Formats: sequence, structure tokens, C-alpha cells
Amino acid sequence: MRSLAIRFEIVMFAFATALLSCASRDTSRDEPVEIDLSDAAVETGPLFSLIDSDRDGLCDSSERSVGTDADKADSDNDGYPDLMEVYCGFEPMDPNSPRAEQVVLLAAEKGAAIDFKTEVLVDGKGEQYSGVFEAEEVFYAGGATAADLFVAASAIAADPPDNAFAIEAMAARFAAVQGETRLTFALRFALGEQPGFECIRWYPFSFSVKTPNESGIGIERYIVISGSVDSEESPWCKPEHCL
Ligand SMILES: [Ca+2]
Ligand SMILES: [Ca+2]
Repeated sequence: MRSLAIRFEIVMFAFATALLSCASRDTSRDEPVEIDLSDAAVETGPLFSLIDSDRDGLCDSSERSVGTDADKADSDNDGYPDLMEVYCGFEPMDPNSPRAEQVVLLAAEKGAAIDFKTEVLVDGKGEQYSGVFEAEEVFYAGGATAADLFVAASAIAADPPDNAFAIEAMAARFAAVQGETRLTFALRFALGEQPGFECIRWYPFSFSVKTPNESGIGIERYIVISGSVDSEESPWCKPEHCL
């Protein structure tokens, strides 16, 4: 029994670490939910923590900590499961989070690909701005992340156009940007030759721009969603044990 209890504690620790990793990011919007899992563990004990009444992959104790409904897999009825929203720093009680422009839908078919456009607003003083894609960890076997689906980012357009001296499309870079400018990038994702999954997977990532002297300007969190709806109980992929 002791070894089992230790294992549960390790699971909780891993989840807390993942959340802290998400929470440490500096975002201008969609601040991550603050979670104090240590209190939940003290109040309920490690064994109780693995109860998942709504079987959404988020333990009852975690749901109490973040304020979601432990009997409802999608507490805010926005179509996205609580587990995904909490894990990725979205607002599980706000049906407008994640916003539609933060979600990349990739068809669950062999060879499927999508070009996803996103914008970053900068206030240029003649610097160059490069797009930065960064995949975030998920619990999938083999450590699969959004990086496995990411093909490339390219620079598409500046608005107003004259604010950028040049657009280096393939390098995802805008040269000598002057003034408040909206930079548009296209991110290409592809499923490649791997077949679709039997449940719907979600892959968090962030995108921002950097100048030669600064990093992570306008960091925004996104998610790639891909998979088939096969299960009647819940179409979303879940970890082996609730988090
Ligand atoms: Ca749950
Ligand atoms: Ca939701």
C-alpha cells in the first residue's frame, strides 16, 4: 500500500510540475489558472486524489482546486474538456477561452495539413522581428508534442505594409519594422504518414516574436486539435491516471 501511495504522490507531483511550467510563461492574455494542489493533497489524501467522477482525466481533488465541476467534463460548455483548459492555462469556467483564433484544427487523416494564420502586434523601432514557435509538454506516450506536427512558420504580411522594410517569408522574419505594426505569420502543421488517433488529441504550443535583443514579445498560447470521435463516453484522449 505504501508503494501505491508513493506512486500517487508522484503522479500529483508530475501534474503540479506541468502546471507550473505552463504558469511560468509570460502572457499578455489568458493568464493561467492558479492552482495549489498541495492543499488538495493534504485535505483529501493521495488515494482519494485519483477519483475522477466525470471521467474527464482531471481528478476530483484537482477540480476542486481550480473551481471546475467534478461531475461535468466540460464545466463551461464550450466544447473543450476541463483537463485541456486547466493543463494549458486556459479558463475552464469561461466559455470564451480558448478563443477560436487560438485553436488549430488538423484533420485526423493521413497526410492532412493546415496553414494556420496568426498575428502579433509590435511597436517597432527599426528592429527585425522573427516568429518563434515553442511546443509545450503533454502526457502522450513517447513524449509527442506539437513539435511533431509543426512543419514551418512563414512571414506573410505587415499592416500597415510600409512599416516593414522587407518580409523574409521563409525565415519567418520582418526586417526594419517601424511603428505599431501587425505582423501576420502562417504556421504549417501536418499529420504526416501517421494515421489519425482513436481519440481527440490536443497539443499546446506558444507563438511569439523576438528581436535580436529581446525574446518572447506578444507570447500567445495555442492548441492543435486532431483526432477522431470514436468513443461514446468521451471523445477526448486522457492520461492513464487522472491528473
Ligand atoms: Ca474529473
Ligand atoms: Ca470547457
